[in-house]
Amino acid sequence: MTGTLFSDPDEPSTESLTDGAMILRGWLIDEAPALLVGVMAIAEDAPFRHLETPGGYRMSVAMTNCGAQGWVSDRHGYRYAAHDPARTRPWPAMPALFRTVAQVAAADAGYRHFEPDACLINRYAPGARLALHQDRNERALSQPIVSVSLGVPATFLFGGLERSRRPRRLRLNHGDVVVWGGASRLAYHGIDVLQATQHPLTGDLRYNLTFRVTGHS
Ligand code: MD3
Ligand code: FE
Repeated sequence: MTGTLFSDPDEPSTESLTDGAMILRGWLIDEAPALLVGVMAIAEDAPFRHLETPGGYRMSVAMTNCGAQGWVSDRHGYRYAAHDPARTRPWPAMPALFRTVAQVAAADAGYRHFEPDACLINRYAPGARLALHQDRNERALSQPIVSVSLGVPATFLFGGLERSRRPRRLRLNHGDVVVWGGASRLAYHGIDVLQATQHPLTGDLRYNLTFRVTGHS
């Protein structure tokens, strides 16, 4: 839709980013307050924590999960787990609203019957970043990942299928949804250092929800 006479940057729009990736800009502005209430409820049950990487570093991004499976990292590696290692209990259930927005977004991008069994919730404070990586712990790589951005804007780094490829930079704003499927599914990506800015709903924080079909349930 870019470049048309009638495109309005403040209106929700759908654009193809690259092979298999669709960005739905401003798509969830109306649902964002309810999504944030959901995030707070999940975090009360399964608190945000800074996981350790296999290399022994503490991640600057704080994470929690909801759904049947949760993404975790420790000295032994990255994996999905049905239990929160910090509590040895299952992860909080995925709220119906979360599942619905992920399914509607996936369908809008052409993926019908999207049934996520995991939702990783990332929380960025100023200074936090996510290094370039691939998401490949899921068994169902034919299924897309749906990402939802809430709160302060971030610069998304979008590389190619090889780590050496210099990434494109893309702004992700409050209410944006990206559906990553097809050839984009194994692309390297990350988030640049979060700048200290304010959002009326989240203060200086950014939240990102990623809905995944892990194939581990
Ligand atoms: C492209 N999260 O949780 S969301 C992650 O904003 C992650 O917190 C970032 O990368 C964040 O793994 C980026 C956008 C995203 C998520 C998954 C992808 C882009 C992707 C998987 C494949 C390709
Ligand atoms: Fe990722």
